[in-house]
Amino acid sequence: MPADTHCPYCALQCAMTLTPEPITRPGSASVAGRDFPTNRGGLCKKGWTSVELLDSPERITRPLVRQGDGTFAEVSWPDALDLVATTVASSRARFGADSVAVFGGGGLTNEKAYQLGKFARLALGTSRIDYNGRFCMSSAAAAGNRAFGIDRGLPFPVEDLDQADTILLLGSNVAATMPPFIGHLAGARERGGLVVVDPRRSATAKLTDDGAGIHLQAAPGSDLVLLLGLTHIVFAKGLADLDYLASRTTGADALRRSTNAWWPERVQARTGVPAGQLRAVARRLARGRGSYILTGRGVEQHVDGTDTATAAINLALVLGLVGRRGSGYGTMTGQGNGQGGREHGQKCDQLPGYRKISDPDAREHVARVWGVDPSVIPGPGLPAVELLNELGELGGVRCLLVHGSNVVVSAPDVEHVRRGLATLDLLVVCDFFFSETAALADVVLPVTQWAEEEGTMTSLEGRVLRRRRALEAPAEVRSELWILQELARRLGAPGEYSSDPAVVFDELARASAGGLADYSGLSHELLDTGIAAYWPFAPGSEGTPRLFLDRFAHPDGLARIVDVAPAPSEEAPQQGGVLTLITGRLLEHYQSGAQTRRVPELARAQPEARVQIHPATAAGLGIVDGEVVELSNVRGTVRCRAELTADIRHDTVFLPFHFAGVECANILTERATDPVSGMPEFKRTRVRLVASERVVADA
Ligand SMILES: Nc1nc2c(c(=O)[nH]1)N[C@H]1C(S)=C(S)[C@@H](COP(=O)(O)OP(=O)(O)OC[C@H]3O[C@@H](n4cnc5c(=O)[nH]c(N)nc54)[C@H](O)[C@@H]3O)O[C@H]1N2
Ligand SMILES: Nc1nc2c(c(=O)[nH]1)N[C@H]1C(S)=C(S)[C@@H](COP(=O)(O)OP(=O)(O)OC[C@H]3O[C@@H](n4cnc5c(=O)[nH]c(N)nc54)[C@H](O)[C@@H]3O)O[C@H]1N2
Ligand code: SF4
Ligand SMILES: [Mo]
Repeated sequence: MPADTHCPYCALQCAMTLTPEPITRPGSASVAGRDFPTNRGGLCKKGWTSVELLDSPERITRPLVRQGDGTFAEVSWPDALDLVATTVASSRARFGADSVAVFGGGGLTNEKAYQLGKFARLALGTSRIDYNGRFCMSSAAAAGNRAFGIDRGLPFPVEDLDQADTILLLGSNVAATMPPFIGHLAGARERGGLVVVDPRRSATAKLTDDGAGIHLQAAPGSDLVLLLGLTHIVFAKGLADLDYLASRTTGADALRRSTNAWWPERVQARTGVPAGQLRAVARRLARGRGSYILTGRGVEQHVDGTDTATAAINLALVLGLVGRRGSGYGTMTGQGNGQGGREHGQKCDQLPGYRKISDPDAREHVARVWGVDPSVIPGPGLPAVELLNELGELGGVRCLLVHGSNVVVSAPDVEHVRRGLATLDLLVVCDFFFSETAALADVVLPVTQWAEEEGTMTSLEGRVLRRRRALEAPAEVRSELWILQELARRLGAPGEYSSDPAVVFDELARASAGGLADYSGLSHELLDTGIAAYWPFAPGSEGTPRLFLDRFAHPDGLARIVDVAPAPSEEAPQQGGVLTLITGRLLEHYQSGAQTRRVPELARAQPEARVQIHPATAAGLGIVDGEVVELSNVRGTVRCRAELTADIRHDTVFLPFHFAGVECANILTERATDPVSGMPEFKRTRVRLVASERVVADA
């Protein structure tokens, strides 16, 4: 039977139909794009090839336990689960509940994310839970919460963008990261109104060619200044929407005063964007109401990412774009369930429904749903980078359970993470592949893939979607809900743990009732009708496709304009091969590459990491196209081939982070984080670049 579901990868959640191929390819399915507002039947290469992983020979199909000699042996489920439960219980008894930690992922269904948060708090009793969304959405989420009192990536349906006159897209390469989405940019492009800010002439920047818009090739990390500059022009030229500022916001006066200092020529000197272009973009954004401002990881994954996202929100508020039909601000959520994954309790400071774990009323409500006393629920834990820093530290984490992340490839400063993992008493990894992180584990538990499970995902628009089962999983593979249920039972945990996704969803809905991300009017049954379910969705309501039409989520209903300022400028010394490294994505690979490097077609298309360098910079360093180079800093060295391209600034190099071993970009990135969000600095790292032979010759 064909099953209607959604792609396993990114937050666009393109709709697809899977048809099992029992005779030609048992255990696999064929895939077809399905008409849906986000993708209109289209899929990208990753979506089309996603089924290749269902019957991949590399799939883990039995629980594995590391032996004394370092090899893995297949064991039965009871043996594997007993081992995990006894080691965890003894760690708790000897070193306290916070010696056991959980690391989750934005690819988990809502049901799994919810059950994982509950399991950590009740069955493990630990405060130490966080997830890879900290590396992804945390800055934009923090900025949204601060400004609007709520964090929903796009507070409007994607199709609203079709009518846009102008779209300012900062640090987002959607042409590579969400290809079907570019259909929604077509209207703005026809009207000459697509503005892309990126240090590279990315595939998305190229969409501005031929009069479709303009590419602002700003220096990495200079977006905050750029946005203050645009805001300055809006105020100075009388383009601000003063009625809107007075009736719907607070804080505009302080912003007007502070942006006085950011006149266009000064901004040009800091960003490299000509003052004339800045004026043209500000005027264009203020023209009529059809303007949208959207941000991606390029502006958010910085130590000042929250303030930069805030500056983008401020500009949108000053122009009066937010909470009005036909205009808006949004951030492009990344992972398949990046939105839902950040609503139901995987975050270290959060309970289901986007409630604060420190709020007594929230604790009371959730404790009632869980059938426990509120005092049983631990307090706030640590955000991801700090959590990983605690591995093996005195009084720190000794057992770690990983669900849906490949941290030794995707976390900043991976060599430090690897050293931390090596000190653990127990590392448990649930995955369907033997990822680089699974390879370091003591216990690896094989879980179901998307096509083999029921559940829900929440897309970048805050729309809750049904994931439907098309196939039976391999015999010895289990769902994560079942694994958590079994472990909870062995640990004598309070509360109920179902392995039925519909039952878990109903509980999640009750736990979220009255919270910001309220799912209480939803059920699998209702979602199966195909209803367009945008949260908040209270019982009897029709959901909320567009937020903020009447009010923002702060108690007074007003949006907060938070005055933000850039750090003092530090000029990068560009001599001697010292350059700014930015990291990001290729169309063909997903995240740490644990999945897509195992798809033959994708691996053939992008078999290895290549660092993009401007030809003039390369010439100065004597580097030729295709040559092996080394990028180094105090944390380590990456070795890969050079790809010469005039699409990047002279002072900047770009490396994708999808590869492991000596090609792993996160050998170089640092653990410094944004003070508000905990987001690490992924997109501005100082490196020294040399040709590889030269290193050998010097040595
Ligand atoms: N193919 C593919 N698609 C994906 C993913 C994937 O791994 N592969 N992952 C998904 C996920 S989880 C996410 S979060 C999204 C991410 O989607 P994007 O945000 O589009 O991805 P990135 O490539 O990380 O960064 C986007 C752009 O930011 C630019 N950039 C870097 N530094 C700066 C800067 O300082 N300022 C500005 N203005 N731009 C800068 C880079 O040159 C890059 O072109 O993609 C999702 N879709
Ligand atoms: N340098 C640099 N580093 C980055 C970024 C960057 O731009 N630059 N981007 C960051 C961002 S935005 C993100 S989102 C992270 C992502 O990086 P990771 O957190 O490493 O994400 P994935 O590679 O998707 O890893 C998911 C793992 O979980 C498995 N998996 C998938 N679904 C499930 C499931 O349902 N259950 C279980 N148990 N396992 C599952 C997959 O097989 C894979 O091994 O990387 C971050 N790291
Ligand atoms: S754009 Fe995202 S959701 Fe759509 S097919 Fe590609 S990876 Fe899947
Ligand atoms: Mo992400």
